[in-house]
Amino acid sequence: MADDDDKLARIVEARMKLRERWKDRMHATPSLADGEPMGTGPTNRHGMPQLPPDQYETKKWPVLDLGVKPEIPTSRWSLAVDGAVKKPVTLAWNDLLALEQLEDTSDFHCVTKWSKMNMRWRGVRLGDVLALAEPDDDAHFLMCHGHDGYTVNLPLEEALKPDVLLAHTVDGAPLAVEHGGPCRVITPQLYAWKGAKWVTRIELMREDKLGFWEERGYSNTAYPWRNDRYS
Ligand SMILES: Nc1nc2c(c(=O)[nH]1)N[C@H]1C(S)=C(S)[C@@H](COP(=O)(O)O)O[C@H]1N2
Ligand SMILES: [Mo]
Repeated sequence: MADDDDKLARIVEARMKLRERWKDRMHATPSLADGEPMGTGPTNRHGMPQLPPDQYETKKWPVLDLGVKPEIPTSRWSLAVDGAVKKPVTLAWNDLLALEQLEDTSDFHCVTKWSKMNMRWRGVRLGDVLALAEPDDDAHFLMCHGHDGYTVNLPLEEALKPDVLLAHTVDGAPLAVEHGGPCRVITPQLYAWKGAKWVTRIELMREDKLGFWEERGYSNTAYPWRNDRYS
C-alpha cells in the first residue's frame, strides 16, 4: 500500500512537472485560449447545450474506422510508451487500472459533422501515462498507434490537456469493441479522429509527423471550435 501511494505520488509529481513545462503552450493553443466557448463538456460549456460550427447533434453513436475491429481481451492488452522518453514503459491492463481513475463528461465531435454530447468517460489521464515514461525535453509530439494500423499525431500540449483520457468505460459500461474497447484515446477539444481506438503504442517524437488522416488532407490541428477540418 505504502509503495502504491509512493508510486501515485511520484506520478502526480511527474505529471505536474510535465504540465508546468507545457503550460504556456497549452494556453496558447486555441481550444483553451478561446474565451468562449473554452472547449467542451458541461463545465466548460457553462452548462449550455452548444455545438461547434457546422456540427449537428446525434443521439446514436456512429462507428468510423478502417474496417478492422480487433478483439483484444484485457488479458492480452498492453500499451507501450516509447520513442523520445527516458523510461520506455509497457503497461498491462492491471497497470492501467492501478493508475488514478477519473471520470469526465465531454463531447465527441466527428469531422463528418455529427457530435455526441455529454459522454461520461472513465479512464486514466493520458498525461499521467506520458509522465510515467518521462518524455525527453525536446519531445514535442506524439504518434498514437492503433492495433488496426491506424496512426494519429498530436502535439504534446494537446495530449496533456486534462480531459484527454485513455478511456475504458463510457456511460457506465465497458467501451465496446467497435468504439475502440478495451481502451482508446479521447481528445474532446479536437475532432474525434485525433483519438486512437485500440491504442497499443504511443511514440514520443522530436519532430511532427503526419498520421493516417493528416496525410490524406485532414487538418493537422483539428480544432472543432474553429471549423478546422481540412488542410
Ligand atoms: N484505431 C483507430 N482509431 C480511430 C479510427 C480508426 O480507423 N482506427 N478512426 C478515427 C475516426 S476518423 C473517428 S471519427 C473516431 C470514431 O470513433 P467511433 O467509431 O467510436 O465513433 O475514431 C478515430 N480513431
Ligand atoms: Mo472521422
